[in-house]
Amino acid sequence: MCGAYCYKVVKPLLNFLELLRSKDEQLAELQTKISEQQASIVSLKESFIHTEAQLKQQIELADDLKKNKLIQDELLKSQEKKLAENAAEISKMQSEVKSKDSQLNEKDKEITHLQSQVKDKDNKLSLNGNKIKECESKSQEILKDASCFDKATNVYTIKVPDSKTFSVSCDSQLAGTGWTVIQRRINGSVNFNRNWEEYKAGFGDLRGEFFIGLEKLHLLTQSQPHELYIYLEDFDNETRYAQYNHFVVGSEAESYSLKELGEYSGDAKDALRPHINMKFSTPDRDNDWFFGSCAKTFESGWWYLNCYYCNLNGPHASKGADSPTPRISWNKWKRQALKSTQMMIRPKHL
Ligand SMILES: [Ca+2]
Repeated sequence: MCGAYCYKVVKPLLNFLELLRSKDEQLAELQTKISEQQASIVSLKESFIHTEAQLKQQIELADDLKKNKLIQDELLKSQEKKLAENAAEISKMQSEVKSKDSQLNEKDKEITHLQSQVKDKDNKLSLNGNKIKECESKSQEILKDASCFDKATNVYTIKVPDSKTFSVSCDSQLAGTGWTVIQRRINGSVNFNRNWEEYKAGFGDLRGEFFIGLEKLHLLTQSQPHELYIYLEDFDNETRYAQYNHFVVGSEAESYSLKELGEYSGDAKDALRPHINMKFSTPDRDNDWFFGSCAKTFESGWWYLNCYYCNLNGPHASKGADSPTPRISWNKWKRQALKSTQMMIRPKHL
């Protein structure tokens, strides 16, 4: 009905509508795109936040690591310091050990030196010991030579140290071996009524009756310890003995006193003990306790007191002679005269 006119009006409208529709489409498209981009932005934002959080975490981690490193550095430093200190300590100790070692070496040397000194001393001691042994055996020999040791019954020359040689009668039969006879009575063949000088020097016959002499008796008994043996025999040939494990006669300055008398043993009874410490008396020298002279009265030299319990130097009387007859007597056995006596001494330690 409007034909061309309408066409002319409607056509641009239509076109415009078309354009509008197209623009709408474009707009919708754009809006979709915007929506998409907005979503994308949101997503990016989220992603950014996430990344930022991660970054923050990593920064924190890095900070932590830094702190740890610092701590470790500190630790390392302190350990290094400790190591250095320990090294110094070790080096100090090593030098101490070294010094101890050298001290030990010194001590070792000292010990070796001392050991050799000890060895030297030992050698010297053993040498001295040998010398002492030699001296002892020599002195033993000298003492043997000064006695009847190991000598058979006979007359021998002996040598007491610091004295001239002299002859003695040795007896190895009556009471064992090695006795030196100092007095013997048998038969009255020798006179025993003698003065001081004669008793001092000795008298008689060494193979018969005799007295050895006080000076020799002193020399012998003071040179080494002696024991004493006294043999007694009466006129019926009965015998007794008295033994003393020690016997010393003093010097002339001590008037040849009976200075020491040891323990008694035997079967004659101990008649000599009362005479201990008595000086020797002779008819010309009165050292007794008697108001007169025992030696004059009983005609012999002896260790008289007031006057005697035994007197082996008295005159050789006859059988049965009794007090007051001067006689050979050992009153603790019998008061009658004895026929025979023998006094002997022997070194105790040979
Ligand atoms: Ca007198």
